[in-house]
Amino acid sequence: MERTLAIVKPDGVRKGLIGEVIRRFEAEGLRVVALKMLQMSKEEAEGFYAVHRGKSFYEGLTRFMSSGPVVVMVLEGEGAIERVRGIMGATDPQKAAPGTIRRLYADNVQENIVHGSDSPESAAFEIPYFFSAIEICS
Ligand code: DAT
Ligand code: MG
Repeated sequence: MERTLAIVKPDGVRKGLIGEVIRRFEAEGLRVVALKMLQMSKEEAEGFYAVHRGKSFYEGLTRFMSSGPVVVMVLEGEGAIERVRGIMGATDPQKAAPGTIRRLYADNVQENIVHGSDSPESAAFEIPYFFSAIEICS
């Protein structure tokens, strides 16, 4: 069993897509084992996306991610990391496959509705960024 962190980003919350995103994950057999809503400070968003520090989009990305509440969750299942990435679609919604969440709902490459860990190493950093062990239900 693999775990991954997913986030309904501020644009997804604003567009009323919390339920739709979770439904898509559950429909593919992924299990929600932790879930909460919060608003990150600019500094917390910078820490979460530290891997992108120095890139051209870092300032805009961290401003956007701290612009409103997000819904963070831990999903569990076999191959959860890759399966969530597949349901999300490519980073740029114009390049995302038809039917993916980003292709269906995202406005542009920065405001792309949803986040999912991209590797086991990322998941191991991102899950404890938001959840303590006692908050994750197996
Ligand atoms: P992903 O979220 O698909 O893992 P990433 O890790 O490369 O993509 O980038 C993190 C986020 O940063 C991405 O969801 C949106 C933003 N981003 C990435 N590339 C961008 C770009 N060229 N312009 C604006 N925002 C970008
Ligand atoms: Mg990424």
